[in-house]
Amino acid sequence: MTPPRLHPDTLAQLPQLAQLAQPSLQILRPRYARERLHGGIVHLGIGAFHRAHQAAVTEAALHADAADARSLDWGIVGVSLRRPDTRDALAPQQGLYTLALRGARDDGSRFEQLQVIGAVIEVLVAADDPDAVLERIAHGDARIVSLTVTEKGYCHDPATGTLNFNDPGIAHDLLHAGTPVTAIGYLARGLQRRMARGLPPLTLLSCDNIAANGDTLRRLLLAFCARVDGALHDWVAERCGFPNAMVDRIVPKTTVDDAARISATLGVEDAWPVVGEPFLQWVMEDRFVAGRPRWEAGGAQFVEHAHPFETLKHRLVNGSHSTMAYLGVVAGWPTTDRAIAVPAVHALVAGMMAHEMLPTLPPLPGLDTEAYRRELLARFANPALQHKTSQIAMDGSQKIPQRLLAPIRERLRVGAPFPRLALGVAGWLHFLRGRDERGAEYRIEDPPASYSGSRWVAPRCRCC
Ligand code: CS2
Repeated sequence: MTPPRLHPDTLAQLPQLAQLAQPSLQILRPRYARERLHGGIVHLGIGAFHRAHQAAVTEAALHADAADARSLDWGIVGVSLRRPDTRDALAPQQGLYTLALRGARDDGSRFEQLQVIGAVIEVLVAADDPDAVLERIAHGDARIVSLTVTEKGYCHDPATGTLNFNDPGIAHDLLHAGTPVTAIGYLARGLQRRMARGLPPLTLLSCDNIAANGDTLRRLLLAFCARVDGALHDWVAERCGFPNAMVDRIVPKTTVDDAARISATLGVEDAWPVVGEPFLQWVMEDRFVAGRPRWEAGGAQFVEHAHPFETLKHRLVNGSHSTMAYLGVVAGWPTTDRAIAVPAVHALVAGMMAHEMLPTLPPLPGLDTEAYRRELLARFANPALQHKTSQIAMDGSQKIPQRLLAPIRERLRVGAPFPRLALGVAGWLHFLRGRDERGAEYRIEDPPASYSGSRWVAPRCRCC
């Protein structure tokens, strides 16, 4: 018999259904007036990371403030810029999906905690209906537009931080107001409608791993707006907010096996759950011009300046990740836990953090850097995540500047050695040959990569 689909109607039966499969199981599920949520947050790039991170923290805020009707302003309207997959999976579930947090205890036994998240009220696919997305941004309910569109989604040059006006998407969006294709185009055109309607300004919250993400988004958006309309440029510059934010949770791509396992445990079919580690960090500047959910309830931290936290994270978490990813793809370690289990890789990553990354960081008062480093090594070793090195290896040209080249620059500035960071960059260049140590070819996924004949040609490096 086909199991029923995850849906508000089956949600009520969920504990019973799930306990048939596993008697001791506790499944967290929405306990607030979900049917009364408004779209206060429009999120561009509703992939697994957003669903496992910001949406989970929003869910915690909705629970914490369930007695306060104002908290219901903060439902999430998710937007996929191109692919319909998330919408197609979540629409029959009325936006519900499961977050599975997976880890291993000290004795090696694994655990999984399941939570049905209800914060996402609708998913739109921009490519199918650009106007619906522009209308959501220009709607009176919208107060925050957040983004996880990945590094390449900003259409900028990561080395200079400037908008790439030669990007075909940006060139298109300057000419076609009603049918943008880039995140920058959607923001500018949506805000243009808001301004024309006399609606209040918004907060634009980048949650991507780019340097000074809020400041960078502001600069790129203003560069675009300046070419559209001087009044729009000034309205955005003077009235919208762009907090910088550091986000952290390891969220591998959901596999078919994950979906099958989670659906079997729930007793209802969830077509697209998300899987992540228990660890979560979200540190941001409290510069929200139109209010925000009480994200503190889900563990978010608000600080004056996010830069030190962001630098810490981009270098230690992401720089180490990229180093393991390139060496892992080439040497045949398919997941980060397999890579970090190799004693030489463990020594490389642990030493790189301690001797070549931590000394380059701005002061972080109150942070126990040694404990952070130890915890991070344990996070990389989480065997329950199966985080693929090939997934992390994608889009290296967009990632390497802030992850590895930035600390290298700092080391060069003070005349300090950086053999481990150099090995990370060398790993990337070696990876760009498109062939592993056994001679097997693989595809390089990176914006500047181009296909030529029978093999992939390494992207031309634009950043070093
Ligand atoms: C990873 C990140 O794929 C990658 O490039 O380094 O997605 C990483 O898992 C997250 O930033 C962790 O917060």
